[in-house]
Amino acid sequence: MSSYHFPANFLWGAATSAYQIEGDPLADGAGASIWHRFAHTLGRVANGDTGDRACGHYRRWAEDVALLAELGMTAYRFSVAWGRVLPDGRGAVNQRGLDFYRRLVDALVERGITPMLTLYHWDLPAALQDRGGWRNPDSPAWFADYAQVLFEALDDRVPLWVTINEPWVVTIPGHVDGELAPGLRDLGAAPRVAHHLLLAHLAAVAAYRASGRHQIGIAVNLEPQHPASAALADQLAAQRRDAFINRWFLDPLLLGSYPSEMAEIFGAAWPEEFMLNPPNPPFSKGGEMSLTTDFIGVNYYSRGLVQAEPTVRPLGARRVSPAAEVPITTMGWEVYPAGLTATLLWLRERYGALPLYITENGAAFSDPPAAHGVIDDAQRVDYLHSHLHAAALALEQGVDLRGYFAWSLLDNFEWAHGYAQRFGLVQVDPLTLARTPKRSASVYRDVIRRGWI
Ligand code: IFM
Repeated sequence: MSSYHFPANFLWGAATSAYQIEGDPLADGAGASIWHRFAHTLGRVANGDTGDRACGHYRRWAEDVALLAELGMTAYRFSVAWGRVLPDGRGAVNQRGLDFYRRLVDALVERGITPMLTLYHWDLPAALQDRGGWRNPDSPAWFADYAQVLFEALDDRVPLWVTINEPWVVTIPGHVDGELAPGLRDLGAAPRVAHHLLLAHLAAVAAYRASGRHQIGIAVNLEPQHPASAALADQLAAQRRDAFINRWFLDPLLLGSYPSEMAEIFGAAWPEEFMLNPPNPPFSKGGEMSLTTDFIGVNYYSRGLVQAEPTVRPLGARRVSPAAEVPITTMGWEVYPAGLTATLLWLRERYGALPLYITENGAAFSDPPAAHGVIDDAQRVDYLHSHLHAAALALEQGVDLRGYFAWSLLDNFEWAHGYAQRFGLVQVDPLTLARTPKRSASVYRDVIRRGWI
């Protein structure tokens, strides 16, 4: 591909989430989240790490906004900690918590940086978990009420809203594998947790339609699923995993029903009423997608190489490592930029020409120490370049892609991996919390400045 010029209004940003960067999770009257609890439970997070300190963004937010501006970013995706705003998850608003986000948004807008606000990036108030969390049929209403507080406070300055980040991750690693908060192993709960997350998205969108003036969408983790071998069992496994990860949430939102494979995957645990078409309550039917979402946020990291494995519940399949010579990140994820182009084209092909944002894309590597003041994270530079090219290829083919958010602005708390996995364009010193942009940050700034790749 020769050079590609991105559209003039293309948004260039970086993404973060509250628990991963803020620190001080209980400050100023905030209520504890399920992540606070989980991280403080022995053995749940590598090295006993917690988000108590994280990147100290709760105190250093102004410095971080200045950093975004220095790096030339035109947009910033962050999340709100529900429990800072509503310490019990419902009821009384904690003004000091809300004010933190007001100040952040004001500072972004002042610098000409477009805020994209995620309402839920995994940190459910612990008080709501005590009521069953996402298993409770009231959870969509809790979420919509919380969302309404934010809409009223910030919609005049926030033009892009994301309801839920990666509902699949909330459902499976959170409620089935027990790897992420709330750390449950309850296979039978998963279909309803997922359903409630979808209803929560819809309830927030409905509230937004009544009062909001901008755009609201959802961010999903997507990855092409390829069979690990030519064996029929692996091919079928890849198809199941495609339904499980890529279509479980998008099909009901944009096509009106769950993928047919879901009943096969969950067997008796799949509720009978979900097999109705449309399920109850109704999702969109073709052509009405604008009712259910204004855009899709794509979180893309890698592809899945899938092998049939009957003992793995519920899928009967697992993801396997690529061949030894293939580049991988320290998360063990294959570097596979072609999958980003394929994902963007697939979205248009399956769901129609709706606006898309790459809401997350990035890689963890073990960066070399600074030499002559420069952290030369060459692998991340390559990853960034190749994925921006991949995005450009989709744009060239007419995909309505409106922005790119690198994951992540800062090295941060990578959930159950603690601080061991580093995704940042900017290094954060674990002792002093000093920020040092890596070479990838300056390469990104150069791309933003010239507008082509
Ligand atoms: O750090 C996470 C983020 O919170 C959600 N998407 C994937 C990232 C990397 O694992």
